[in-house]
Amino acid sequence: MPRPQRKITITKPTPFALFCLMGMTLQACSLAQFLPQPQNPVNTLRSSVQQNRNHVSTRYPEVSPEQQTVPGEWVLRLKPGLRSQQNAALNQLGLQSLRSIGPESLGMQVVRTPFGSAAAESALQRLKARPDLLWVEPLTLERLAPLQIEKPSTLNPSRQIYPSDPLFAQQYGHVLTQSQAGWQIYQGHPQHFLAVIDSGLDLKHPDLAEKLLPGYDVLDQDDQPWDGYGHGTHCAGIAAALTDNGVGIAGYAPGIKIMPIRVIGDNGIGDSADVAAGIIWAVDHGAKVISMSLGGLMNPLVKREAVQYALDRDVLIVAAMGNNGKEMKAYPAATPGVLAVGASDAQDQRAAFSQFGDWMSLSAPGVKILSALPTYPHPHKELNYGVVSGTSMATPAVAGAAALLRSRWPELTREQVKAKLEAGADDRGEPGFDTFFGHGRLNLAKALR
Ligand SMILES: [Ca+2]
Ligand SMILES: [Ca+2]
Repeated sequence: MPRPQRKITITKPTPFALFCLMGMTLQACSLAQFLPQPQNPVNTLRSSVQQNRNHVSTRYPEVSPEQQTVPGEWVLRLKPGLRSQQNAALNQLGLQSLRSIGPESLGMQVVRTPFGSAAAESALQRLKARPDLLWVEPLTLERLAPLQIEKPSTLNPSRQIYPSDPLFAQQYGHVLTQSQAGWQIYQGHPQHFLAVIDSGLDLKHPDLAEKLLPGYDVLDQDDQPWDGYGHGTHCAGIAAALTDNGVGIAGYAPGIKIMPIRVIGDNGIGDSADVAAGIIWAVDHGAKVISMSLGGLMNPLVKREAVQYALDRDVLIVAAMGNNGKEMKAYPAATPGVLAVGASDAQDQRAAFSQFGDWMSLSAPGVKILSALPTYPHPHKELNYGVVSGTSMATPAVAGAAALLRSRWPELTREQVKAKLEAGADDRGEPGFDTFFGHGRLNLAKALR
């Protein structure tokens, strides 16, 4: 099978975008969008500028729904050694080195076997005979489900004084989790941040832009992790949208910054090597909490190594239980030491789609969750804000809370932070721990006390 080529298409800037670029600064455009229009707080954001991004970016433009691995591509880990010598040895076997995963000292990389099944098999056999090989495995795909997005209501702008975000009244989750009481206790230190590993985010979204630290785009290998799919923007908004800024929604961690890391392409498809690279990049750039609304039923070695890399450095990974409704492990959620989050709804019932099991730590609101979406076209229809369901939406609520706890008590270990969140949860379902709710549904105020 031929290697999938990256698809490049140029999209024309909209007239509004050209207007912004010609005469006004981006700041002025944004200010125009901030003007209060209580009749329709959603549409005021439409037509923002998508700067620096005029192509569709994915490693895998054409894969079938059943496909689990990338044909001809493998991930391996070598014992420590001189990389140039190691790559020369791989080349001699007919293996092409495609990219490193994490620092070269880790010895993990993606390679391609030679064309033709006999040549590929021979190269793999000779690779496995090398004494410096720790492991080799097929490169597996990672997928995000298509987003089922509903429009937010435009009829009921919030009337409360704090926070001033006009869509706050539609964020039922914050009522259940006592977020306002929590924010009276603590809002986070601006030097602390949450890493969000996902499809990137809208770097100019008026409810996110001022919250962003420099991030990383693992696919394009640059510092512009624009979201071409919508999932990452939604998740980041839940965790830490600008709060009390008179625009859109409130996030769980008002005073915490976001480090966006893009590992999933514009079609919702990525691979385990890029996910692993994203985790390692976050750890190496100082993340103490990572939000991962990502996961799959497979647990490839490369992902295990990256998760262990984070756990060994006291980094808390908050990950989604998965959405198939069964008692079935998804990874990294089911990896011991990871904080696994399931979804509950506005009535504090378990979401029927939420996977469950005794590795679950907490549940959080994940049904019909309102959050940010890209202000520019993406594969899903709604712009700016939308309502989506999934354990993906529950995860950033807990990740935002975890980032607040780590900011408030920097001396606590990841295990202590996890235990504090669990102890502060509101018990639901059967008394005490149960496999549908974990230790209970997130309560921000109780966890911060
Ligand atoms: Ca806001
Ligand atoms: Ca319970």
